[in-house]
Amino acid sequence: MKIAIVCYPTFGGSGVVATELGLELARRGHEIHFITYSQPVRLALLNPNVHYHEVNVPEYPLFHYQPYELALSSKLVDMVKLYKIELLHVHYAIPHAYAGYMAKQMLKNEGINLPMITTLHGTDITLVGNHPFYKPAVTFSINKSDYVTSVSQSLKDDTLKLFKIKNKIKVIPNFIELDKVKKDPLAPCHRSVMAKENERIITHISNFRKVKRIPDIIKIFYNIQKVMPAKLMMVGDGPEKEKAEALCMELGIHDKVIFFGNSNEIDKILLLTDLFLLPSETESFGLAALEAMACGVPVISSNSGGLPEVNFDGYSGYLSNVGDVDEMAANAIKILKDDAVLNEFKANALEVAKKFDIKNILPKYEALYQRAIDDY
Ligand code: GMT
Repeated sequence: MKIAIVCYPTFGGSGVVATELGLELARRGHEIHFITYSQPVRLALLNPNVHYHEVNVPEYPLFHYQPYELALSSKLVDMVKLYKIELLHVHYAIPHAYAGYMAKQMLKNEGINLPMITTLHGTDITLVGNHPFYKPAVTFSINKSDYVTSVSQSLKDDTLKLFKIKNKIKVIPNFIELDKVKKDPLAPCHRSVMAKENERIITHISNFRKVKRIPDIIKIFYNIQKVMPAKLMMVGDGPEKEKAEALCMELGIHDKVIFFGNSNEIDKILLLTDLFLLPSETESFGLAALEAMACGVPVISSNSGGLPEVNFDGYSGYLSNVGDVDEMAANAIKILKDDAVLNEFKANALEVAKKFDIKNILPKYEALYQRAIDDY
C-alpha cells in the first residue's frame, strides 16, 4: 500500500507512535510518505520505502499567524498526485484531520478519491480539542474521517462524552518494538554516570507540561530518598522544567536529581532504571510508561485516563488517585526496598509490555488500511 502519514515531528508520544508505525510498515514492504514540517525525531531515512516531504510555510508580514493547515493540505494534494498515494493516515486531530479533509475535497474535485484514517492521541481531545475555539472544527473533521481510531478505550469514551461523534471509533492501542530494546551491557551509558552502586535509580520522561504534574514527581522522590539511597533522572524538556529545578533546590535534593533535557538514549537510561514515575493529571495511554515497562521497569502512576489499561495495579506497578503523592511514595518504597519484590515487579512489567508488542498491534492497522482502500 502507498500511505501518507501526517504527524507532529517532535518528541511527543503521537509523533513517536506515527513514526514507529510508518517505519515498521515500510519494513513490511509498504511505501510510506511522512508529511510534516520537519523530519520526525525518530525517523531514520535508510529504508527505500520511506519518504519524507517537508511542509514549508512561507513567512508573509500580513499574516499574524502563518496558515500551516493551508500549506499542509496543498502539500498533501501534490504528494498524493505525484506518488499515487492510496490512503491518508493523520495522527492528532488538530489540525491534521482538518487539513486532510480539505486535501480530500481538493483531490475529489480532480476525480481522485482516497480514504482518510484519523488517530486520536489524547490532548487533541481532552485538552486542546475540547476548547470552544476549536471544538466545532474538531467535531467536523472527526466526523468527516472515513475511519477513526483511538489509542485506548478511555480516550474513546472521553471522545464520545465530549463531542457529538457519528463515526465508529476503533481502539488500537499504542505499541512498543520489543526487539529494538537493546540489552547491551557494554552500551556507552554506564550506571556509574547516574548513580552509586547502592542507590536505586528512579526515572521520569516527558515533555514537562502541566498535565504531567512535575512537582508531584519531585515530592514522591523526596519521600523515597528519605528512606533509601536513590537518584532521580528527569528526562525531557518543557515549560515546567525550571520550576522543577527550583523545587529540588528548595527541598535540598538538587544533588540527587539529574536533569537530562531531551534525549535520544531513552532505552539506555531505562535499562538502568529501577522505577518509573508517571503521576499525570491525565494520560490517554501513557506511552512513556510502556517504554519503561518494555525495559523491565515497574511504574508508579496515577489511575487517570488510559493508564489502567497499560499499568496493572499491584502487578506491573501501582496506581493511585491523581495528587496522592504520599500513597505513590509508599508504593514506590514497597517495590524498591526489597530486591526480590523489585525483581518480581520488573519481570511482571516486561510481561505486560509483551502484550503491546508491535507484532501484535501492527496487523490491526494493516487490516484497517486494507479495508479502507477496498471499501473506497
Ligand atoms: O503527553 C503529551 O503531552 C504528548 C501527547 C502527544 O500528543 O504526543 O501524548 C499523547 O499521545 C500519546 C501517544 O498516543 C499518549 O501515550 C499520551 O498518553 C498522550 N498524552 C496525554 O493524553 C496527556
